[in-house]
Amino acid sequence: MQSRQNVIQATEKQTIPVFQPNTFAYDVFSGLLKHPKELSSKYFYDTTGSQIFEQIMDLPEYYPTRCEAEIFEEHKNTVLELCRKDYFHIVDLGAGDASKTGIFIDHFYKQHIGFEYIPVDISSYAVDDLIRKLKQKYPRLATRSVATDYLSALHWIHEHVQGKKLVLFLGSNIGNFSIEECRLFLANIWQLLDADDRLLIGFDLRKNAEIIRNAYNDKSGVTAQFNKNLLRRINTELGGNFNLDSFEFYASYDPVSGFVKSYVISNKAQYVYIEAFGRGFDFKAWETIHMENSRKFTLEEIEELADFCGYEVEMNLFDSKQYFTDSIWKVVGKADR
Ligand code: AVJ
Repeated sequence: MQSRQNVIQATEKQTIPVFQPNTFAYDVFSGLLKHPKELSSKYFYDTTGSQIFEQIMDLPEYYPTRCEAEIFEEHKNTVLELCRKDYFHIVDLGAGDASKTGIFIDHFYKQHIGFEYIPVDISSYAVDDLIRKLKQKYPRLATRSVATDYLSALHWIHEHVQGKKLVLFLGSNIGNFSIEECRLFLANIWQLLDADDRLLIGFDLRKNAEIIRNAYNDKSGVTAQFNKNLLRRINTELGGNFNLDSFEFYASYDPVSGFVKSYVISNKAQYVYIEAFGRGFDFKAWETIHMENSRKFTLEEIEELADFCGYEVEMNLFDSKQYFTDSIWKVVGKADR
């Protein structure tokens, strides 16, 4: 458990803990002070959370993973043709277990294409494990790993990776960002790309609203567990006393904005104490905590986003149902090297 390093004695009765910004403790504290309360889905992926996410990817309702794998299988030669002229570096942002990127790696490797694979993941355990497994299967494979958050990783790549890059941001992870975060992130990537590089982004598309809703309201309750795991994480890492049974999971889909929003909702009035903060938080009956956005895009929105952030959509690759697209972007406004 994290200790209470720094505490400001605000009044006799109340203390304000001081934590470094952008840490788990800081973000949990400030999120629970907000009205309405919120927590960030970027903290879903501790060891247990990552395991639950693997279960989600196997759910019959959760179509995105299967769609994207179909796209990779179907279009691996198209992607290869875009890259193969020079030795190139595949930068995989949020690589996880590389189940989809593995389709490219396997194909390129067997064709004796010259490339390096650079997985980026916040979990050093995940990247090390991934590299070890890849090296077993593909002994000649050139790899380097980067275990940090996306923005620090982008800086590292800027410093250390020279030559042609194919940057991957898969799985519609981009759907977790707010509109502003999305633009900032893509503009940051633009900074480190050269004229001939490519960005390949997975976007989950608008479709029948029922299909989308079901993907986040699975019958077996795995997605509910996935969200509540963050409350459990606060209990173990920050000394919280969330009772998981007194919170209910709820996910909505708004077909106008294209946003799936996930919540946990307090099913009674209660007080949750968090030791690391030296204080607790009141919940009214049916008060919500916003947990995650999973945005669904139109092709026009993708086009507009590319344009706004300094890119041009080179092509959109689709699965047979057109549920999902991997959009390949070129950098605009940089001279050829
Ligand atoms: C991994 C962020 C793309 O938002 O669809 C799955 C996470 N949340 N079920 C998504 C998730 C609930 C997933 N991403």
